[in-house]
Amino acid sequence: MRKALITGISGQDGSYLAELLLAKGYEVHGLVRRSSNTVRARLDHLFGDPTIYNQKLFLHYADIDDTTTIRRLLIRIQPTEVYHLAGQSHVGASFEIPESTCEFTAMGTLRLLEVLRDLPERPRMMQISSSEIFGRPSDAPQDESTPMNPVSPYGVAKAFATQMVRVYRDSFGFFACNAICFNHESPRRGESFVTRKISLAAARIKLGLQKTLTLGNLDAQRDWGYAPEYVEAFWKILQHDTPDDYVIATGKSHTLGEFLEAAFGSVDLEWRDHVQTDPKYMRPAESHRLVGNPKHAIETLDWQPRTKAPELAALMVEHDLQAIRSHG
Ligand code: G4F
Repeated sequence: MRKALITGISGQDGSYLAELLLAKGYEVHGLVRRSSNTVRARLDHLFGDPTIYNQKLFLHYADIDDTTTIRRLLIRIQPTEVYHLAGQSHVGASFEIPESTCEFTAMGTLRLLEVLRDLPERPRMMQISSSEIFGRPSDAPQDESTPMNPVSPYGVAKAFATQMVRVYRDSFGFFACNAICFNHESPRRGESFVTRKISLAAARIKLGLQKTLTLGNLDAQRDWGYAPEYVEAFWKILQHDTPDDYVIATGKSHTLGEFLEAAFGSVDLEWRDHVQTDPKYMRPAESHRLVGNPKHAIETLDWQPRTKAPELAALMVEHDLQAIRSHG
């Protein structure tokens, strides 16, 4: 029986990955924070299925800095694969809470690697890294060899974690990999990230529940992909013969204006009539343009990003429209 442990199972990626692994016949274990109140939202359909919850899917309470509990769980569960997705993932927030961001994202990864180091049967391990490690990159598109140059506390924490995974792979023979993910979105995206903020606003404005949307830096350009496709890459990374790092991206960058155009346009709205800016949403430093080169993942893992950003924007708005119509 293949067993997976997912840290951060209650997040967007964790919930999609749990579904994927269950469909592949895995026994899935997830770590959740005791204070997490989003646990049920994204996993509700799995909780509600008596053939899945506590049969094939198990949740365990453990904060990512609780090394003793994590060690105990790893010894008991003996997973064959560990997907490390947990951490403070909001770049803007990392300027307000840099210490805890580094504690969870940087040190949390190191602590997990240290626990894995002592296990008699070491599982394969994947860490979700981020395009934020490139910060203001010297070249475009960015690939696995692009130098790290982070400009946010979050980016610095991810750079530490990414390099530490490489050190443990090279020095201790770990099967440990980084999925260097560019932005990936879905209807399960947290509401404070810009794409979901936009899709919710477009839906509410369409239904007459809201008039304006206030954003920060409209000049930003991001490589936005569809999260369920990115978790397919996570799985493929750990099935490959050798451990390595992979950029997971679509290879196409869009301005925030283009995303707004696609989202508002999908419900026949003109975004310029509704969007305003406020410096409070600007960051002290910003990656202005990020675009990934997923060639290594495409060629080595036979992985393909399929959903383009305009299509993604429209599907997120459609989901929010339906959800508001059904639940208010
Ligand atoms: O949606 P965002 O907050 O995503 P960001 O900062 O690119 O980071 C996300 O993607 C990374 C790469 O995969 C992850 F590592 C990270 O964990 C996270 O998932 O912001 C996107 C862009 C930024 O340039 C931001 O300044 O949108 C700009 N923006 C403009 N107005 C805004 C807003 N971002 C947010 N969150 N809220 C705004 O009102």
